[in-house]
Amino acid sequence: MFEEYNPINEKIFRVIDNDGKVINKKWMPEIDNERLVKAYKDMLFARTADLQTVSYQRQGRIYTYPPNYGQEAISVATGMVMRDEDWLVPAFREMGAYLAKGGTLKDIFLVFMGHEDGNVFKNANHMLPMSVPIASQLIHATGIGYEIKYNKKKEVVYAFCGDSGTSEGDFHEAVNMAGAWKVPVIFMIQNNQYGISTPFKVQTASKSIAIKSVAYGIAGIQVDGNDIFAMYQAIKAASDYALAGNGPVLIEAMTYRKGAHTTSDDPTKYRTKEEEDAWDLTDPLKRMKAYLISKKLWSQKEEDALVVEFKKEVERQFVEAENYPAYKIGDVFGYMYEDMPDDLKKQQNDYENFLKWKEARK
Ligand SMILES: Cc1ncc(C[n+]2csc(CCOP(=O)(O)OP(=O)(O)O)c2C)c(N)n1
Repeated sequence: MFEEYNPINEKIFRVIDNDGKVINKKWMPEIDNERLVKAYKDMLFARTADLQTVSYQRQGRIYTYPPNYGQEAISVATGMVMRDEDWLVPAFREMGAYLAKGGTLKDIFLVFMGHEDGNVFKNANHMLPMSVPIASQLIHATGIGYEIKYNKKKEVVYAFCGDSGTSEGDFHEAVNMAGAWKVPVIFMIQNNQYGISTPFKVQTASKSIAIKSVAYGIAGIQVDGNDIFAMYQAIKAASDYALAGNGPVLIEAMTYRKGAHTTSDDPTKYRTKEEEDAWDLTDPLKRMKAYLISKKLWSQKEEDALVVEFKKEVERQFVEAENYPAYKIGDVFGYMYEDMPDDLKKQQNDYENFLKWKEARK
């Protein structure tokens, strides 16, 4: 696959078209029907949760949230291939992958309610916290890859990053050393066309992100990130390649952030309705749904009933997060040093006095 779709040839890997028809039979994966329907349900769950969370933020019940809306195929396809022993090194916009690893919506809600406890993802094996400092997580991914290779383990690291993250020095350092050390890391770049309001065309003079793999001497591929079949195949091939000891793979998944960057952003200020409508035709859920309906594996009726159930489940986990015990002040100050220095002790003391003063004013 990586030879056929060498990014130097500027050929994007795609299996179905925008209407859900198979256009690349050679690469259509053999996945049993039950697993296929499960993948669609996972995308639907992520989308339902995503839209509902934005509405909670508008109600003032959660501080902020970065929507995944439109990008669901990438993280759900990752979840189909990623195993328990593999590592997930997240950015902050791949909900389907967190859930596949064993993370919960409640964990995600806690993070965006300001509780670091959520970021522990305590039920997820081999998963790092979400990383808001852009691209810094990629360095950790390469480090984990080094350990895996050093100890001759059979594990893969899935490291997520956005298109704008590839302009950071950390991206270069991580991908370069992963290539030099031939470590089993899959760099999953979600090219959603924007870094907040910065469009991809001004992000780099490079023809694509995938083509950068050529200079690093590693395998790379540009994939239609809204085509779950293509994503599944590319990730599966990358995983096999890395497990066979061939080194890292850079996957550029072409997608579109249908929502805002975060709930503090207003995309109408920097992009047009025409552009949004054009990308809407490529929506990952619409395409997979059309495929499943054509095979009589899914119906609108089933979907409507499921969404009702999903909404209840999202609400249940959200309320649990809302009722989570308040953050302990000591936790904010206590994790940095074994013996807290005097100036930090003073900061904690000042802050506690401030809270007492605030309470007394009520
Ligand atoms: C090191 C660093 N610089 C700047 C920021 C502010 N910031 C937050 S998100 C973002 C854009 C990220 O864009 P991209 O990597 O394309 O990912 P996306 O948000 O589109 O998923 C920026 C600049 C940050 N969080 N960290």
